[in-house]
Amino acid sequence: MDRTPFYITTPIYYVNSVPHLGTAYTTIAADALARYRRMTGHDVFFLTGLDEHGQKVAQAADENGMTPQAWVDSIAPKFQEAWDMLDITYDDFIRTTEPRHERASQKLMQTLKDNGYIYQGHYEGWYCVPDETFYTEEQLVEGTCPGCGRDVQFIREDNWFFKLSAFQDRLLELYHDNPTFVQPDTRRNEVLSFVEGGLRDLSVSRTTFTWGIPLPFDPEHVMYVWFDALINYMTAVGYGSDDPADVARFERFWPADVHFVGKDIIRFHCVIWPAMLMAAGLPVPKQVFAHGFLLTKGEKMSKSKGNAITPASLVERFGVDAYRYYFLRDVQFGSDGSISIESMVQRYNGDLANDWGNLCSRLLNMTEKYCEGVVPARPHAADATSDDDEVRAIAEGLPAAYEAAMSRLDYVSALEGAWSLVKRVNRYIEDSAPWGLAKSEETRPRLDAVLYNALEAVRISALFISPVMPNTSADVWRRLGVSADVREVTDLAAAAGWGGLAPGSQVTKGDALFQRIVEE
Ligand code: ME8
Repeated sequence: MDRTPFYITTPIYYVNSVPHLGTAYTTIAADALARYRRMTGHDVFFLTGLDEHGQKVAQAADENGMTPQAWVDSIAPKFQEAWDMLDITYDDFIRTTEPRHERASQKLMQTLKDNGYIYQGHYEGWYCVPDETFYTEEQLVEGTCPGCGRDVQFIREDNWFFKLSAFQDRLLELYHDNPTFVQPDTRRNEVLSFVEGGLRDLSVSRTTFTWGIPLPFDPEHVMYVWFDALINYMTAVGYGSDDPADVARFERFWPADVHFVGKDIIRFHCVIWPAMLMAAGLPVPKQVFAHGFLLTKGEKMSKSKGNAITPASLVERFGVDAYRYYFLRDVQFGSDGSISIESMVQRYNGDLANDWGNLCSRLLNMTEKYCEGVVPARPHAADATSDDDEVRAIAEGLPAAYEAAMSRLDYVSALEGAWSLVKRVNRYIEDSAPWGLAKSEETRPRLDAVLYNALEAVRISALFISPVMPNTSADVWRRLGVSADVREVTDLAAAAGWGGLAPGSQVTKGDALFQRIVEE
């Protein structure tokens, strides 16, 4: 059976510093979607990587007394290590200094030139190196960058320009015809009003520094770093290569299904990028989804502001799965959200240790105690009580509810859906009191039915929790004696079918999934 392709990307991160909570946030969200789409049978291609050119990276190299290439080579493994630590299942890790990317960027630039959208001009204006963005005098706020508030530098150069202004109508048509091209709606409105205000042509080359990709038709100029960076999304699926396998891959995966970005970079992704593709006669991505900022004490968390906690320190304290869970559960994806150790401890103790971990331990314990650790027989549907039916109905409603949430990248709702089952089963156990049923042979059949239903609901909960917390879910399936690995499910509908848990399987209790954290 040919699986439907599904192409997901994260931004490619600047290698001016090491990965932090912000870059990890985007990457975890993209990973959860990649895992979920694999479960729904898609042929997923999940791309992440690094933006290695530009003045900001060259400056970081200089400050560290290294050549830019040596510097980027030294930082790249730190990103890969961080993503491995966070169990990110990327399919490709692109670095813009790779030959395949130089080839692709030059091909696109040449195509735009051939199509009449690149011309020579003179640039005079301001440039923010940390944001790698051009600004006009009027855009500055008290002489500083309107984006990040830092100092800007004046540049005066003969550059090559991209006729961005020619695409205003076509872009507006795109947003109109495809209302979910930019999501969420607040970002769509922002992009709409920006484009409605008129577009200026964009300077796309630089001559005053050399750390970039030379223009194919004027090698004294290097490409503006954002211009080369955006092209990475096509490079990785084969653009620019004549190899038939690459050509076929590009046909299969382009256009991308979703570009994950932070709200700071929507103009590049929702305005410049589709215009570049239109100019080249190529299809535009299906969606750009912009999430908000993680804030600490009300301020944007960033490395340069020095308020960054490292992902590794949190993983050490809470574990990988709880880390992934916290950021996707506590912050509505698409909005800004405050994060703190206190709220992380709260989520951990409440949702993970109490609701989910306790449910698993209690149930496995009782199965060991009352059923010799063996999953009891499937109860007859005819004997089901209204409580049994309710638990089953929630489980059977999960696939549709989860799909609806995930197709909007609403991780909070998706997780709440899974938790509605977890919480209902906790109450089911309280109400049915297996410890009472175990006291007499007469109530033995009811005890078996209750334990089967609860174990089955736990198996199904673990399935839906797995895109966010793959390791604990795999562990729960192992403890339930399920022979398959939950991380390898490719037919979610079948796997989620009620009654899938095999009677007679041997369960194992194991240690607590989440040890309660006592705050110091
Ligand atoms: O912009 N909260 O790279 P970058 C949430 N190279 N997300 C945050 C964040 C925060 N406090 N801080 C950073 C670039 N991010 C370009 C991208 S793509 C063709 C080129 C995340 O290293 C967020 O996703 O500055 C943001 O868009 C990204 O990191 C910026 O990473």
